[in-house]
Amino acid sequence: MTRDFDNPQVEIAWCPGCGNFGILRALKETLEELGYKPQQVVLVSGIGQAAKTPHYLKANVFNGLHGRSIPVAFAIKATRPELCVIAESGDGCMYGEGGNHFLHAIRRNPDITVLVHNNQVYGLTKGQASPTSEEGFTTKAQPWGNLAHPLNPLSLAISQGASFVARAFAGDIEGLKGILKRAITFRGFALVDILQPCVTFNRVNTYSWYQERVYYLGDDHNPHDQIAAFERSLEWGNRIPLGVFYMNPKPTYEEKIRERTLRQRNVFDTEVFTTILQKELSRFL
Ligand SMILES: Cc1ncc(C[n+]2csc(CCOP(=O)(O)OP(=O)(O)O)c2C)c(N)n1
Ligand code: SF4
Ligand SMILES: [Mg+2]
Repeated sequence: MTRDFDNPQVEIAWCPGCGNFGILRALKETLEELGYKPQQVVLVSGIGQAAKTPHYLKANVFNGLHGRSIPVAFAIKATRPELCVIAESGDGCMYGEGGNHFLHAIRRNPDITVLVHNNQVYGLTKGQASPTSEEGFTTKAQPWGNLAHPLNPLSLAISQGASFVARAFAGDIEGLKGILKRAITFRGFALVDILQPCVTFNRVNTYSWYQERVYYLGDDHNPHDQIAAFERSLEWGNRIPLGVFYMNPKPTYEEKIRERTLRQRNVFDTEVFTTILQKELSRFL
């Protein structure tokens, strides 16, 4: 069956078995099932294996600098609010080189979806520790083991009142699609951290490692409770929760821009303003 978002012209350069394949499929099917056409979607990425994803779909694409997908996505959404804008990249690109943009986008709340392929490693550059690598994580690039403590992106986003925070697993395509649908249709900054096995450079966090640990948050979890969401985000190790941890609907940055612009126009349009202006100008005549 021909799918709207398929892009058969580009050869996929990922290793066989890479978790990115599941994410690509889930994203294409999600966009199609949500009723989007390729011309209504913009995918913005940085540099890395995950950042190649937009090339493998048929949609509008902006592939820019490492770590800089969020500000570009934000600007596109601010000027073309009718488009579905998705920033998509790896854990290094979003949380490392792009960490500053990630933090400040949470504060500003643009209506964009941020998809992070979290393989807990720098895949493209052959296995250096990324911000989410476990302490002690060893590859050829750091045979002595990673010395840094891993960043918890969910806890960080929830603690800062991000408007939508979720975690998914690339090995469960239907579950991932369900979460992607909720994130893409949510109005505001929506983070989906996607656990993505890198079969070549991360021999610890494998498909089976995740499969043994992941489970979905149940109905007993209230995603509007920030403290409960934060507590669940700290769970990692033998049990790893998936699903929507936190939802905090609030005005988006674009809405605030439009509201302010309208208010300024109203002020300029009022008789009151004209009277004040004339009075002030008369002092110089
Ligand atoms: C400013 C800058 N720093 C470093 C690099 C080199 N570089 C390119 S991709 C990459 C790591 C990508 O890792 P991640 O974002 O986790 O994506 P993955 O390849 O794992 O999907 C690095 C360090 C670069 N291109 N630009
Ligand atoms: S190096 Fe890892 S992340 Fe990159 S394509 Fe291969 S398996 Fe996927
Ligand atoms: Mg990575």
